[in-house]
Parts: sequence; structure tokens; C-alpha cells
Amino acid sequence: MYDFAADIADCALAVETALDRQLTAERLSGPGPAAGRLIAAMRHGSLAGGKRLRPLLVRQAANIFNVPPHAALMAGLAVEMVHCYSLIHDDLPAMDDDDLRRGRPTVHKAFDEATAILAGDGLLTQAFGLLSSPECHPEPATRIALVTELVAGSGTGGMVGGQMRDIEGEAGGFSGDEVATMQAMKTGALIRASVRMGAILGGADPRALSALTAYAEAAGRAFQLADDILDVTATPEAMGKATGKDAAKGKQTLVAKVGLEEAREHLKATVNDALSALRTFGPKADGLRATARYFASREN
Ligand code: GRG
Repeated sequence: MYDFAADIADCALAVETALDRQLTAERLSGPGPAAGRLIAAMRHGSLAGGKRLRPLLVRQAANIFNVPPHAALMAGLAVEMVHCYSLIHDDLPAMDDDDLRRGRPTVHKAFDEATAILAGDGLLTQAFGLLSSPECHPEPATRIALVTELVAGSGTGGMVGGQMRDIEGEAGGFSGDEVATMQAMKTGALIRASVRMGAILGGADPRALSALTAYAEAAGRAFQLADDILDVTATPEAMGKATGKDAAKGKQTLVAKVGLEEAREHLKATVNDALSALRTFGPKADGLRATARYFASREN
């Protein structure tokens, strides 16, 4: 019987341990002096905390093809490093200007703004270094496919492009569809990439890849809807933030567009879409099923 609580806890521990090993002066410094302050800031922004949902999705998708969790860990770690960089930069005064993240001071508060920018840059760059190293996968073609996927998820056509649209949308005037597109890029694209990277590790055929892509797109919508709902229903403490209320900050959210009740209905339907996309897979996809359900029920 699949046990979601055990899977997410085991994944979080594996990610924490592997990140701790990756983010060291021995691994990250060049020929010059060790970049101590930079590495400390990268560690602050990525260790201790975080649900590690994206590495979980990589491992759960890979599991369908019998790829063991340890063989999916480095790809998951690369996605998590990109995610952590995005949070560090998103918290900066020029963006969301948050003082707390995961219940601790944000990187620019614990260090300074310039160091926080560089810590994000460092995590982003090293993520691609990790994906392209044999430590991640023995086959160069698989490594290139993983890099391509993470570029699609995190770059201008994905997360970074979505963040830009979000900033542009703060002036108001986005339709519901435009908000959905912005969110699909800003948060959905990295979730989509995580699932597809697991499928790539497993050598998925085009049909399986397309079914998993449909799952990931629905799961990404569910994740963002839940986030928008929590933004108006949860206390900032529960979210580990100093301030909540993205809508109050002028952020375009679906709750702001359609209201809380309709957003909740939409969330249920979206989770069902995610589950339907997995219908051709057997019990090996139970992890992905549980994660989609978790997205609808999470409290932080
Ligand atoms: C600054 C390039 C750049 C991008 C920022 C993803 C993003 C784009 C900003 C994050 C802002 C935000 C809070 C978006 C809502 C969805 C989200 C990514 C929530 C945090 O993800 P979780 O719940 O966080 O997976 P943990 O802490 O568990 O890792």
C-alpha cells in the first residue's frame, strides 16, 4: 500500500541530505578563495524547510517506470535549487519584499540584497551544472533532455516569463484566462517540468509522456488554486510569511477573479482532471495521485 506521509518525509530527508552535500566550499569554490558568504546565503535559502514537492514529483513520475528514488534524486535536486532561487529573488524588495520565508528571515534580511541576488544566481547556475553532470545520469542524451526540460520550465517561456507577466498584471485588468496563463507559466511550468523530468528518466514513450504532461498541467493548476485560496484563508504564520494576501498586494489571483467558493469548486474539478489523466497507469502512479489530492488539502 502506498504511504504518502512516508514518501514525502523520505523525499524531504533525501533532498536535505543531498543539498547539504552539494552546497559546500569544496564543491562550489573555484581556484580562488572559497566563496564563504555566498555559499552560506545559498544554504540559508535552500536548506531547512520546504516541502520539496518538486523533487517528490520527479521521483513519483520516475517510479511509474521503475526508476528507484536514488536515481531520480539529482534531477529533483536541480529543480529544487531552481525553485529555491526563485523564492530568494521573489522575496527581494524589488519583487514581493518579504521578510520571512518558511518561518525564517529571507536571504536578503539574513544577509543583504546583493548577496541574495547572487545566492539565487548561484543556485540557478549550479542546478544546470548538476543536471549536466554524469552524477545525474550516465547517458549524455538523457542529461540534455533533462536540461532542455528544466529550461522550458524555468526560463522565459515558463517561470521567469510568468513572473514578468505577474508584475505587468499588478496594474490590473487581466481577464480570468490571462491570470490562468500567467500562473501556468509562473508556477505551473516548473511543476510540469518536474513530472516530465521523472518521465524522461524513466524513458517514457510519447503516449505516457503526454498523459503525464496532462496530469502535471492539471496538478500545477490545482497547486496554484490552493495557494490562492490559502492566501486568503490561512494566517501568515501558518504560511511561514510575514505578510500574506497576494491579492491585497495587487497580485492577480483566481480567487480575486471568481471568488472563494467558485475557486474551491474549480480546485476539486482540477484535481479530478489530474487523476483522470493517470487512468492508464496502475498502482505505480499512486504517488502522483496522492500528491494531486494533497495539493487540494494542504494547509501551508
Ligand atoms: C523571481 C524568477 C522569479 C520567479 C518567481 C515561483 C515564483 C516565481 C515566485 C514564488 C512566489 C509564490 C509564493 C508563488 C506561489 C506559489 C509558490 C511557488 C509557492 C511556494 O512553493 P512551495 O509551497 O514552497 O512548494 P516550499 O517552501 O514548500 O518550497
